[in-house]
Amino acid sequence: MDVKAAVAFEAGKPLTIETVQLENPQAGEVLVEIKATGICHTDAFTLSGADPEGLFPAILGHEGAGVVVEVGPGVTSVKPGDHVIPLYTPECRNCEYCLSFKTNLCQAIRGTQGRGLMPNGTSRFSIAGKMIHHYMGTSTFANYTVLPEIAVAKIREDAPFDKVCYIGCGVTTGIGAVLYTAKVEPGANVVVFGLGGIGLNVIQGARMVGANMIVGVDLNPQKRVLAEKLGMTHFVNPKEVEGDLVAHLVELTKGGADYSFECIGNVNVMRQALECCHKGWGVSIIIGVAGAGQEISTRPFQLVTGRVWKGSAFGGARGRTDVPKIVDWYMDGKINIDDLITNVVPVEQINEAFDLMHKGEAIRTVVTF
Ligand code: NAD
Ligand code: AHE
Ligand code: ZN
Repeated sequence: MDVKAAVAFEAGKPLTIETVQLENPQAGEVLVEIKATGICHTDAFTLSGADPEGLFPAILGHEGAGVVVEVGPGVTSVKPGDHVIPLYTPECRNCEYCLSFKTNLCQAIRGTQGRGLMPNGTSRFSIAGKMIHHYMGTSTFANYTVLPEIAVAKIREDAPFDKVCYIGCGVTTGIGAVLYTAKVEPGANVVVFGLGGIGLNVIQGARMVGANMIVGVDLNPQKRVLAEKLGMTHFVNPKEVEGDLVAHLVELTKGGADYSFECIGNVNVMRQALECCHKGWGVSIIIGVAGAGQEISTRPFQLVTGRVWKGSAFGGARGRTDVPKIVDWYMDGKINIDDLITNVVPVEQINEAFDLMHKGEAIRTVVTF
């Protein structure tokens, strides 16, 4: 079938709206009509050329919601008409990783996913016979996409697509990092670096679990109002701190953060996030994605003296199990998504949506088809 997609032909170039040919779903795959998709900083990261796994041409996008239109042979867990959220972290419930219950990083299809292909090693997308890569196994910047069955979470039908698409990455990543990765306890002091689409969800996760101090750190003072609405108790702008930022944060939290979260992708900030943690027990969670070739460093003494460095992908959430619950939290008014979706644009304006992100003028822009 012909579908409408925003195609990334080359790193660093704007996306172009194209008519793309999409093949039928094969065994174990489903065809989904994407109704809405958010734009995450990771899409911009890959488009910039900084992603070691970035492939071109590709259809980017990994924060979508839509409806199953057709299923391939052997698909049993969803049927046409089901509402779903695509999962860039699938949940096969059968691989060593899923069965370990120690991680959400299902590896059943990770190899082909990283090569921009469906699990059988081919792409369903092409233009005039030339192959177009899938991206993160999801490719939600298209009005129809094909996904492996294990990479869709079935959700309730009354949930609005243009809001719950954000649960496909940002909401789950931020709230999940607090609940599932860090397991922040009531009364903890939390420091969040970067108050964008991810960091604001870390803040609302910290508020949900009853954290004590929730300190937000961002260079952009315009992020303050929304962060406070979501639960931030203290705002720190590094540009306004006299002297060392880490020392300032340790003093503010009376000894250091019990938990810190890096939600930017800046390796220097990752070090600050670790080092502002409390001696003896502070845990720092890296969420931000850093570019090819970048590395983190600290004095090993920081770890010897009890600080812990961890990372979190998709908030540690098991997609098919946890995403429908997070949709319920939104529908029950337990989490705020509406205020974080600052812009909604038709797919024809998708490049303007990337510009808004780069200028720091949007938290999340949702693209509709
Ligand atoms: P965003 O652009 O919406 O937010 C980034 C925020 O960081 C902005 O508010 C910006 O002002 C602030 N910032 C930038 N440099 C700063 C600095 N030096 N000090 C303090 N604040 C600074 O991005 P986002 O969509 O929230 O994504 C954040 C990061 O998380 C990206 O690296 C993205 O790729 C990554 N990410 C990771 C996962 C995961 O599963 N690990 C999932 C989604 C996104
Ligand atoms: N491809 C990059 C890494 C990108 C990355 O870390 N992706 C996160 C999700 S970001 C969503 O916005 C993730 O889930 N990582 C786990 C995984 O298996 O990809 C690189 O550096 O090669
Ligand atoms: Zn994302």
